[in-house]
Amino acid sequence: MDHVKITAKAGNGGNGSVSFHREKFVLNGGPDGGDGGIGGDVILFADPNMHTLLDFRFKSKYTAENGADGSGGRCTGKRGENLTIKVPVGTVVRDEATGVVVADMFEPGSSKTLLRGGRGGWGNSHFATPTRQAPNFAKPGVKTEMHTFLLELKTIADVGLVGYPNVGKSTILSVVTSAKPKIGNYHFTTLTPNLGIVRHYGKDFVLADIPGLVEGAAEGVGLGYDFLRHVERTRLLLHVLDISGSEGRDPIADYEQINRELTAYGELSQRPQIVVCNKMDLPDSAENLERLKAHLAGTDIPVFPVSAATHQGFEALLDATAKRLDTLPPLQPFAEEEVPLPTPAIDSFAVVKDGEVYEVDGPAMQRLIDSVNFEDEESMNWFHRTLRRWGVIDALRQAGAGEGDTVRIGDMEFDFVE
Ligand SMILES: Nc1nc2c(ncn2[C@@H]2O[C@H](COP(=O)(O)OP(=O)(O)O)[C@@H](O)[C@H]2O)c(=O)[nH]1
Ligand SMILES: [Mg+2]
Repeated sequence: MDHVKITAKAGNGGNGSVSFHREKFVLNGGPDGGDGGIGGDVILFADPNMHTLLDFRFKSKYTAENGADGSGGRCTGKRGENLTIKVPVGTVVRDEATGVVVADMFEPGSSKTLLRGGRGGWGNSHFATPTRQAPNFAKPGVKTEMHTFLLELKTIADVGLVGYPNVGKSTILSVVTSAKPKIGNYHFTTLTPNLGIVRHYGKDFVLADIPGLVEGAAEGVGLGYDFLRHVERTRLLLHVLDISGSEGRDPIADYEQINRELTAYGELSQRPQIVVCNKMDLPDSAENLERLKAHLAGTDIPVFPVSAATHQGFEALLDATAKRLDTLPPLQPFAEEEVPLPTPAIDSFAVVKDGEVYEVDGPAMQRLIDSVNFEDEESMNWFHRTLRRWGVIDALRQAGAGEGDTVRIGDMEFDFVE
């Protein structure tokens, strides 16, 4: 549940209105059709009180309100209400079709407009000219498209805890912060990444632990990548070992194995590390610590022995952690791109021959038909000009259509005239 798919759609623009001014004793009042209202936007909000994407399991479709149609007396239609989608801080939103990041909700409390509502169509009052005093047509509002997005929660913390299950990561988090993670028991824990703030002599930093379920699921079947997703956006790793080997594994083998997983994951292997040798209160730990130090001789990897059980060793560990953080650059959010327009170009269409009928097929065609008033000569002329501009007339001619042949566009049929 740290990645989900949602669909969202901004509101359509309202249609422009066809209306004529009416008043007693006023004959042939001028056109006064108002414009359609703008459709509502879809907005993301980084909610500091939300910690999972679980809500999206129950609701995954989001539609902002449409703009209302315009009306007489030059009344503009009401604007569609915006729709706000709350997401946890650290949610990265990708366009499903292209995979590009369209939003990184990195800053708590920040908002981002994901999709803009469609523009309203012009009412007929805009189309009056000296030679066309009674325009009998208006423009439809812009119809928006449905988009599919992938949401992924990428926790943001300064420091991430990594290590095998049961080495004591959650216990350490509870010792150095006021967070209350589930310890030694994976059941009934949620997927909320465990975060805590370490307050160390005025230098605060955020520490992230791996959520229980992910960690538990990884046990025995290789650790898998899921547990590393939660420490991806950190600046420093605390690599925790059970230095007593109390679970029957060798701490040095564990250390190498976790580092192999970090390398396989990618950029995490470049993340600076501090090695934390936990469970120093148990037998064999002192001896194993010496072996580990010998193993790391010649590297500059810092090693800190601690016991989360007796709370020993944390002063030195936290000092070193805070000092190291001071030297590291701040985290950067992902670069955001605009939501790619999935709308096929307005001029993408095909001419297919259906018996004797030439059919013009394309996503924009029905919309074009809907915007024409076939009773009105001006509107028809505009329609004809648009077809010419889009290249439809040429395409029909190329397909063999001649004067008087039947052409079908959307749900209308016409005689072909050059
Ligand atoms: N003796 C001892 N036990 C510890 C220490 N730290 C953690 N444990 C125990 O080790 C078990 C696993 O700890 P937990 O924090 O859940 O490990 P995690 O899976 O890495 O998060 C629990 O039973 C803890 O009580 C320690 O320093 N000494
Ligand atoms: Mg744990």
